[in-house]
This record gives sequence, structure tokens and C-alpha cells, in this order.
Amino acid sequence: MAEVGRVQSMASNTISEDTIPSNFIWPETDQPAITTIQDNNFEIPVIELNDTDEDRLVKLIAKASSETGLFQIINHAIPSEVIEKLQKVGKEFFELPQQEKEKYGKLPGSIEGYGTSLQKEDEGKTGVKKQGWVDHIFHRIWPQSAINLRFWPKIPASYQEANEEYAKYLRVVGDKLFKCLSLGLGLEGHELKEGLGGDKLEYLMKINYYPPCPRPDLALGVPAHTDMSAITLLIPNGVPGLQVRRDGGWCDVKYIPNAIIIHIGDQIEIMSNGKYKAVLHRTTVTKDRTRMSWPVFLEPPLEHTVGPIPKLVNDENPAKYKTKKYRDYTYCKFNNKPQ
Ligand SMILES: O=C(O)CCC(=O)C(=O)O
Repeated sequence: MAEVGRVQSMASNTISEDTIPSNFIWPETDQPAITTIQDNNFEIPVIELNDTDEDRLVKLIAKASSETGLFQIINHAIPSEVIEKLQKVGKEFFELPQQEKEKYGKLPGSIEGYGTSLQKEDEGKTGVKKQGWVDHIFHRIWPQSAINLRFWPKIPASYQEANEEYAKYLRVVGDKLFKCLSLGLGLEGHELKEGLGGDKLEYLMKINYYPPCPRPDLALGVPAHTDMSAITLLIPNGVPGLQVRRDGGWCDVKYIPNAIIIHIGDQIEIMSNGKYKAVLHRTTVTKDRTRMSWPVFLEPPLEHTVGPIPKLVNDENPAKYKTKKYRDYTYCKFNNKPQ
């Protein structure tokens, strides 16, 4: 912890009558008040996706993906009305009565559906796994064959249309990013996407809803992790909360309005044999504002096998990762088992 002197500790001198259940109180090694490096906002690279100089675009994306695993794209050609509509219907869904949201509850063994750690009283026991201060819903939005509308909210009525419209634009952005990431590795433009299942590549929408929290100094939204996906394309609302690991602590990420935040995930790190880096990140919550985010995880089908691209592996640069089915990768990741 070289930079520990810059990490401000507030937890010990915060006096508050507000309390939260113990299962939301993280150990001191994770508490935002102790581990956030103050006044050190992390300015993530801003990349114009409509840059007509393809070489420059490829270099910028490859640099950001190798150094930080996180960047934001602007001029991505997704109309702001499409994004606003997506955000509006998502917000309306989370503001519905709990009973209505539970209609979309997850089924055993399925990632899709509504999930909450905030409303379930039986989970508030001391000693249980620490929980994030967040509700969420997952559902696939592409390809058509992977969509199960049972998990798509029927209220508000325009939810489906707004998500379909967003998916249509997002696919163009996803294809362009994969092409640039491929070229940045010296591969042909189609190779990364092909290695992830080609047109069977899945777009998994998640919406995070982080309500105000009486003790944002002690709680976390989503705990530290890298994404299992290949890449993640995320839209936040205007409330800050994303943090990345830096200098032995955590830095707030500053993003610009209307940008899409791109996270490099585990599958691209693996395929690139470590040239691109999956970004370690987490989220914090605030006392008086609701934060929301809409990450879409671009990932291979569960039965698809992913490993370092053979062209990137040789005697000097042997494979650093195993080649395995994505289903097996997700099993190990969910269950904290070695890969
Ligand atoms: O809300 C965010 O900005 C990030 C969310 C995230 O990391 C996740 O849902 O996996």
C-alpha cells in the first residue's frame, strides 16, 4: 500500500445515528471511506468512435485496453433519445411496487431475471456473505434466439421497444469495437468476434439500481470484480459511483455525459493472452441520490470454448490462460474456484 498516506480514513470519526444491517457493512479493507483515494479522480481515456483515421482509432483503443482496460467512447452514433428512453423505462421499472418486480424473479440456475439484496429480510443475518446495496435485473437482448421475453418487464409498456431499439444500435458499436481490438492485436478484423462465437455472441443487459444508503461510508454497490464477459458497454445515470483500483486504493472514475463506458472483460484478456487487461472495478453508493447503470455484457454462448488466440501464442509467449468452455469459466468465477 505505497499510497496509503493519501487514503483518507473517515470511518472512525463519522458519528451518525444511521445504521444499516450488518450484512451490508463491509470489512475495513473494503469500506469506501477508508479505501477511497480522495481528490484523485481517474480520468479515463475518451475515444471518438467516428474517427475516420482507422489506424489512430485502433491505436487509441489498443492502448487504453492494454493500460487501463477502461475507456469511454463518444460520437458512437447512438442517438441520445434512444439512450434516454432506455433509461426512462428502466427507472420506471425499478420504481414499481416490489411485488410487481418480483414477477420477473430469477429462476434457479438462471442468470436472467430480477434480483435484490435490499428487500429480503431473511438475508440480514450476521455472518452471512456481505451484500451489495443494489437491486438488479438481467435479460439477454441479442441475438434473437437467446432472448427470453419472460424476463423482460411488461410495465412500463414501452420497455420492450426501448430495449430493442438500443440493442439495434449497440450491435453496431460492439462490432466496431471488436474489429478495432482485433486489429490492435495484429489480427484480422473479424477474428476476435469469431473467436467469441461470431453471430452467436450474446448481449446480456443488466440494470443496476442503487438507492440512497444511510451509510455510504460502510456499504458498497457492487463489490470489486473484473467482468467475465469479453467487453462491457455501460451507460450510467448522472450519479458518480464507479471506482477503479489504483495505487493501493480506489479512485473515483470521472465520465462525461452521453459517453459509453467500455470495460475490457476476462474473455478478451484471455484471448489476447494478457495483452489487453480486464479492469478491476467496484461501485459505491450515496446518501441521498439513486444511482443507476446499464451495463451490457458481450459474451460467448455458454457452450463456446475460449482461450488464447493461437496466432498470439508461441515459444517466447506461451499461453498464460487455459482454454475452456465459457460455462466452465463462469462456474469457477461464480464459485470462487481457480480457473
Ligand atoms: O454500475 C456500474 O458502474 C458498474 C456495475 C458493474 O460493475 C456490474 O454490474 O458488474
